[in-house]
Amino acid sequence: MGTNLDKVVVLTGAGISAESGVPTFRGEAGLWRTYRPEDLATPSAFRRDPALVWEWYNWRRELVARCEPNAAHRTLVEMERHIEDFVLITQNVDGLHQRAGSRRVLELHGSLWRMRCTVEDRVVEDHQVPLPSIPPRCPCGALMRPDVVWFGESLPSEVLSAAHDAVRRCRLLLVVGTSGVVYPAAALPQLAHHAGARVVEFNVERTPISAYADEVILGPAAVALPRWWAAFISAAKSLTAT
Ligand code: BV8
Repeated sequence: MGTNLDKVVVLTGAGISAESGVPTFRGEAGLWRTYRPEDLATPSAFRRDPALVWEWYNWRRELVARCEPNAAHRTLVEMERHIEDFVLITQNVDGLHQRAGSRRVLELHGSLWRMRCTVEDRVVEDHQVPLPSIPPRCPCGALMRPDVVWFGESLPSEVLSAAHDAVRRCRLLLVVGTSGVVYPAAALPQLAHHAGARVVEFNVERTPISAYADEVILGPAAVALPRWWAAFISAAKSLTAT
């Protein structure tokens, strides 16, 4: 296990928030079990029934507001403090990385805690739980929409290119709690692997990403990631002590 403390990138998915109580998308109790993605997380669903889509996001905001970051989120805050060239990329929209204390987070799919005017495109941070009115409207009178990336929508280009740059030049990529089925995020581990990075996957089961991983660590992220980081740090210390 390399202990080089530079150019480390971490890609997280819904699994890192599972132990905080946030349902994943595709697990047995996954969000999609209750609602089908094509019904809710798409522009056409929003055009068809903005109130229904906002009911779902309001429910998720209320649920996440009751959750706390877990030891895996906190480990990433430690890593950001210890590693000079560290980049955290997340597919999650729950904001738990920021609540744990991560300062620089590349949010590929946006955030539950931002909304934007469908006419002016103005984005506002909003943490009201529950939402005072559904669907929320902009002072200009237009509908607000969640500031998330829906299926069929492009990811914010500057965020995606920053993520591509980071994985192309990293020496170590940790992939934590993602099923590796949603593109273009799911292509990032392959990019890192082909660019020569060491890829370590943390999950409770193998995924399509496992094929590109030098190491697959099976177990809940809130246990496996802190344990891995403790071993990484002590190996680095013993190396610098010699
Ligand atoms: C786009 C925001 C261009 C909304 C989400 C190829 C290239 C480009 C696009 C595509 C392509 N092929 C198909 C597409 C289309 C589509 C796509 O990928 N579809 C999939 C389903 C096949 N992609 C798009 O539409 C993207 N747009 O590319 O634009 C374009 C434009 C027009 C036409 C075509 C292309 C936009 C994708 C973003 C969608 N938005 N979220 C919201 O959240 O409300 S996606 C949603 O899934 C979440 O963001 C989530 O993060 C993401 C990925 O899921 P995961 O995070 O991996 O979560 P999941 O539940 O799946 O897995 C959890 C994992 O954790 C599991 O492996 C489990 O084992 C593990 N786990 C569980 N517990 C634990 C654990 N691990 C550790 N510890 C535990 N305790």
